[in-house]
Amino acid sequence: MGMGFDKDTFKKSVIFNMKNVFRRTVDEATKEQMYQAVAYAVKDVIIDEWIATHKEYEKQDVKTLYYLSMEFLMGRALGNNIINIMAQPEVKEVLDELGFDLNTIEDQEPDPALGNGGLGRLAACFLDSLATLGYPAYGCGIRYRYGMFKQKIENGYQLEAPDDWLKNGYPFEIRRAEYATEVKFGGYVNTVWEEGKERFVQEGYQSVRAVPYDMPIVGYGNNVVNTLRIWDAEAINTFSLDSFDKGDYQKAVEQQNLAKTIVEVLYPNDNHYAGKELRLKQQYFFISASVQRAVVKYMETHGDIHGFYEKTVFQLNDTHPTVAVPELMRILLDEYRLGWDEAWEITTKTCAYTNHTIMSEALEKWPIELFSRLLPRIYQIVEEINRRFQQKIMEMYPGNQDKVRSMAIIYDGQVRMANLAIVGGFSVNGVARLHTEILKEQELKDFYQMMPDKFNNKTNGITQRRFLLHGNPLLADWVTKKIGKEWIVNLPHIHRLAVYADDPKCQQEFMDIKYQNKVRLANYIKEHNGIDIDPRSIFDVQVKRLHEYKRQLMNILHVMYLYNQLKDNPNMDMVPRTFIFGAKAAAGYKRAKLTIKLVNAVAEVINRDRSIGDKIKVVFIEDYKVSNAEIIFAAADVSEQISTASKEASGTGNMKFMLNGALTLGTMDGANVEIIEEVGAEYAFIFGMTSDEVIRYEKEGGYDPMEIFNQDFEIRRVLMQLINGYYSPEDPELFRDIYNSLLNTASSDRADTYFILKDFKSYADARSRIGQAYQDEAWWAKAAMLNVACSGKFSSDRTISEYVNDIWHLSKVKVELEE
Ligand code: NBG
Repeated sequence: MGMGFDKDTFKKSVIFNMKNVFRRTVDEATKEQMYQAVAYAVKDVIIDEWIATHKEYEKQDVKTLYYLSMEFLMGRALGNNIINIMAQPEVKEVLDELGFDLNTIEDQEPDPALGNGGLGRLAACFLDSLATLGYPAYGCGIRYRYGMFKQKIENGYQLEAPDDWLKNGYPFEIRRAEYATEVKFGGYVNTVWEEGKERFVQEGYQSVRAVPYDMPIVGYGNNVVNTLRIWDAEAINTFSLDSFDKGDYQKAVEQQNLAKTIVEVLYPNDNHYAGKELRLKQQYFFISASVQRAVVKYMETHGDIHGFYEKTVFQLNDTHPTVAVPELMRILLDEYRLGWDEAWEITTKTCAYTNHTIMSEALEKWPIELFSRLLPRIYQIVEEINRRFQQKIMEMYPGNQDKVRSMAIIYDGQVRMANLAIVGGFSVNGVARLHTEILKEQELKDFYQMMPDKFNNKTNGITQRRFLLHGNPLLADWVTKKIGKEWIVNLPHIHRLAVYADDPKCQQEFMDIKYQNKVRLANYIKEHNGIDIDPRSIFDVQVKRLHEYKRQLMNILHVMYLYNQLKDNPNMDMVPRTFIFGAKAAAGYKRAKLTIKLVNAVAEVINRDRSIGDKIKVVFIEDYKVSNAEIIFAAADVSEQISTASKEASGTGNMKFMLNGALTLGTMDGANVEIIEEVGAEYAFIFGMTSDEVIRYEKEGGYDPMEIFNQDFEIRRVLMQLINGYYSPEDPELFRDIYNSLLNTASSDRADTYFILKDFKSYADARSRIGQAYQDEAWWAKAAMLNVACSGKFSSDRTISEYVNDIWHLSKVKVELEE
């Protein structure tokens, strides 16, 4: 039990909240009201620790990390907070006494889904680890009015519904109007002379008021509470009568609209850049507010701005926050009146950049016209950064135009944000070993040669507190019973489980827990999809954003292939399998949405076919999100990590599956490489081309999917079923685009861009090995247990420690509560 927690006080607080907020007694309360009353009571407990933490930070004049990110995919807070204040048993008791079930109450909370996928969820795991390790940090982001859309499946198609997560208010947030600040857009730059020095001022602009909302990030059992600060936009001018007289009415309306639209919605693109002006507005909006606030906060306790970088570090989560570089320069130059070199030194010692992808369609490049119109002063600064940097390139590589072409920040009418992020900071990191090597040797080769010391790797991680302790309580309790609870804050400790991997009794216990978790998921699927699945079948799961490079298509094509085999040979010996998919597609990503339709169409046909004796079931789980992910990982036997090698920077779902005892079926891509290194190749199913092979084919050509199509009858049959109405009798042409993408050069640069047919046989072979292996129950139990035991490296606690040691250089803080 946490130091500040008292069960009776808590119970009174719940009852009081119920009365005070809803004018109800507990026995009249709805579940939703109970959730709110409990959440407020939990916040009350947290608040004291939150205040104490920040007092301690001030007292020690700590160095602070600002983790700047467009996305924080937090998932529900209530359950996690209760666990982290170590009050779960007591809260459960209180709720029992009041006649409510904790799980049901937790289910009332909307998932704050202010992120798309891995990048946003990584940010959330990092915040959990930072607080648990006791490092001073803020997450800085946007308080989107609508987060990631809710997915509905109708007639097999994805429909998007708005995620009105703030509808009933959010109990954990606090509006901090005292830290509101102004952010300016557009207009022009004027030069005035001041004390014999030029001064640049933005005029004729529109502006909005950025107002922060703070959410507590509770460390596990250590009284540390950090802050996620997300910015809302409000209009600066409220209507005033004299606006009419001055003709400013139009402007007032515009500012009102600007404020409303800026934070309206999260762009639902994962790994894809759309180039929308509003997106750049969002970026500058939250960056300007966060950077301004960081500077003001520093100056409150320090007389001189020159030491800023000693107490502050900005981590840029991908290129989305890169305007932090010129924004900090602007503040130092224009507001603190520093010279260029001084300002540049401070800036480049403050900023560090994480690259999360090599997918070229994700590269942010803003047209100069748009960028300079929206951010005129910032653009001037970027131009000057670019001018000086190009000069440096020419000094180092005289006459080498190739170097300028690849590294210039402004080139070909565009501002290249990755280049700006690399030049404007002291660190560039990739997110898994292989990914960082590809950055150094391929994508960012010229930068690496010019500035090798900036480059480093930080393999991603996940928090075991959400994805095992909270998401899989049965397994978590069992692990604790076997080896104690140290693993909760020190995941490598979980390796002590390895000694039980050969013990038949432990194998049995372990598989029983997996079975119960499969029943829990089967119930969820029954309730949400109306499909019956057999918990004794192999649960083969692919859950992640829908993207061609992740190859959900290869998965479903192979299901079609297996089904054909079963139809040919109904007595084929096969362990029953349930293929489970969960994925959102970006609203504008046509082929991804068609792939969802294909999965559902295949499910329709196969699930209805009695003749195959339930040997295959296909399930598409609607609205994949953090809260149902926790249930899904716990129940998985097989973890599908089948991206085209070199394309998945790291992956983090792969780690969550491993931690929950699923075996990886994967390519040698991203962090799969390191997962396999930890657990051993014999306890995973590896297939497919290596990243070197993929990269060679991409450079040199020489792959023709038509050859495979012509040679292999079974593959050909599957592909023909895409265009002969086998799965879409009402519209035989429905899947033509998918067929074309695999075979037809005219439809894309290269047919089968992601080598699905090339890897198909090897994938099919790996899947049949899984069938064999699953029949040996003892072996499977051992392999699953070893996956859990060897997952220690993949805690985000480890990742954060590496960031701290190599990049951030923060000090740990201890927080004691006064009784
Ligand atoms: C994603 C990668 C994943 C990686 C996460 C977190 C982007 C741009 N990148 O492989 O695709 O795990 O980032 O690093 O969303």
